Amino acid sequence: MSEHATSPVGLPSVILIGVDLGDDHFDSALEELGLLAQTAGYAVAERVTCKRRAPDPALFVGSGKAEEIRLLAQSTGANEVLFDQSLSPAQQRNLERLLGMPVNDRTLLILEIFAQRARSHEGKLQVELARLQYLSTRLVRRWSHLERQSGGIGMRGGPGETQIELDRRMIGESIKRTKERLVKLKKQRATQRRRRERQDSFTISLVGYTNAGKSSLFNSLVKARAYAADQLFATLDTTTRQLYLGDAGRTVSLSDTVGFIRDLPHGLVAAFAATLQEATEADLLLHVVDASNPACLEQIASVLSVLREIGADQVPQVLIFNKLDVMDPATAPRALVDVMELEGQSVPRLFVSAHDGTGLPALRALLAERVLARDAPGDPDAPGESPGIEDVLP
Ligand SMILES: Nc1nc2c(ncn2[C@@H]2O[C@H](COP(=O)(O)OP(=O)(O)OP(=O)(O)O)[C@@H](O)[C@H]2O)c(=O)[nH]1
Ligand SMILES: [Mg+2]
Repeated sequence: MSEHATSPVGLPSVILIGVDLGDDHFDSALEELGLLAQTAGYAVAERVTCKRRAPDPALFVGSGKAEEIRLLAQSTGANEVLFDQSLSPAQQRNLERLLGMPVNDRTLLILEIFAQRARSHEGKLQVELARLQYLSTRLVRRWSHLERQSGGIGMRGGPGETQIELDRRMIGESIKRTKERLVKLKKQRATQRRRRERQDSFTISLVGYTNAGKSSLFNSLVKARAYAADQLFATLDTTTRQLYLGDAGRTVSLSDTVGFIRDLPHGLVAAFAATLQEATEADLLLHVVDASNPACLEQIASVLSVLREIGADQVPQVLIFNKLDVMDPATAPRALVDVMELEGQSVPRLFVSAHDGTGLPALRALLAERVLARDAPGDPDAPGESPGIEDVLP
């Protein structure tokens, strides 16, 4: 592909494309895609949106629009085009041919960010697995790193094996190897978890949409320094710390986890199942929401759907509406603690600010109450259900 020319600030520059197909979550400002692009290290040269009743089978957009994009890419000196929607392998290939530059979609961008971000051995393996699975569905121009990895020699099949079959086989073998290594790590994790269970710990996981403020909240609760940043997917590895709850007279373990995003690539959810296992087996989920984001209700729905996918939807949940300090005054809550109807269930909700600490005492009180309820065997009102949250009203 073409050399990466660079934008004035030295970053490769991209044109973002969004096609309004009439579904409810079309983002006309392409805001999230822009944030994803920035997080991945691109400068956004231009945003283009258009409306269609259905995607064009060959190019996703119409041929007139594609030509417009080509001219725009020329005039802005862009190096790459990113689509907000998923492209089929054929659409991607046709567009690349027509535009003469790499064309990618949101899924690949998310995979790219995960690949850049993964730090732990397990995180890297999980991303690698998700990438391989993505690659195996769209053969096969991006296989060079696999060839390097396997050394090439000895990999050749019998005569007549085509390049594509060879690629497919290499990817298949890499997937198998990666899976085996992950299984080993999963066993180690299970051992660690059993050790914790023996110690009768109460475990709490912070979950939520990416950038909601999970790490910031984690830091203010346990006075740790997990990486928090105005980027998507700042956190990829689960971090666990002990949190002392004075009111309960004991410690609990609190985990900060990877953020969710709408239409999280399926392979990634599967690949991160081991990391997200913490959430599945937690005693309580703190579902952190960026209450200042106008799209926060949709984000909640996306998180609930991922929780269902990883089998964590039965774990008791508390909604933590964060960023109270920057909430639009017009939508400011009347009480800091209330109950929200969520898919037919009443879920306790607390408004907090991880930045200025508002609402954190109420949150600690609620956590202590939950722990005590679980620790009190034979109490007819305990545990789990909804221990009266009136008790923690400020
Ligand atoms: N104003 C305000 N900003 C906040 C608050 N909490 C977090 N932020 C900001 O929101 C951004 C995201 O915070 P993080 O704690 O990294 O969010 P996260 O949910 O861990 O994000 P990922 O790890 O990327 O999924 C950062 O720029 C924080 O400074 C808050 O209470 N008020
Ligand atoms: Mg984080």
